[in-house]
Amino acid sequence: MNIYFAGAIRGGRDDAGIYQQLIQLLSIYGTVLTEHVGNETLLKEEQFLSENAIYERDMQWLEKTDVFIAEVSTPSLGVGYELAAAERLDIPCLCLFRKQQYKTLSAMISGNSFFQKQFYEESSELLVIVERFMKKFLL
Ligand code: 6K6
Repeated sequence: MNIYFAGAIRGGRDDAGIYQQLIQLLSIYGTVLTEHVGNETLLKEEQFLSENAIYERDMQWLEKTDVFIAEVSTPSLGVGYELAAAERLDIPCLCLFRKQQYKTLSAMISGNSFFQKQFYEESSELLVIVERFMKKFLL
């Protein structure tokens, strides 16, 4: 199973540790195409690619994606774009949002019933959330 994980890069790296944890959890279920999103070393290598090469590759990966998971607590133009592209391709999407004071999820995500949403407070909750979502896609 091909899994596309989306998380903020230029949007801000405050949640990079959570991305790494999620990618580890998701790897149990299949191939995470976007491992670099949670890995600073791989991300440094990405900087040698042209902007267009990144865009074209990521869109090609989406074409062969079975399941899309986005951590959306840190707002990111790239993640928003990828979510819209995944919706166009009719890929099942789960958006994860960490509840924090004064922070709310964009209505373009929370108001779109195509996207499944899960709100959490502690990263320790992610194991069960991911398990529950991924179970539906196991043969
Ligand atoms: C590395 C460090 C700074 O820029 C880079 C290279 N850029 C990217 N490399 C790989 N994936 C990217 C890059 N920029 C955006 N993406 C995709 O968009 C990822 O799949 C993320 O889910 C999302 C992040 O978007 P921004 O707008 O937060 O960067």
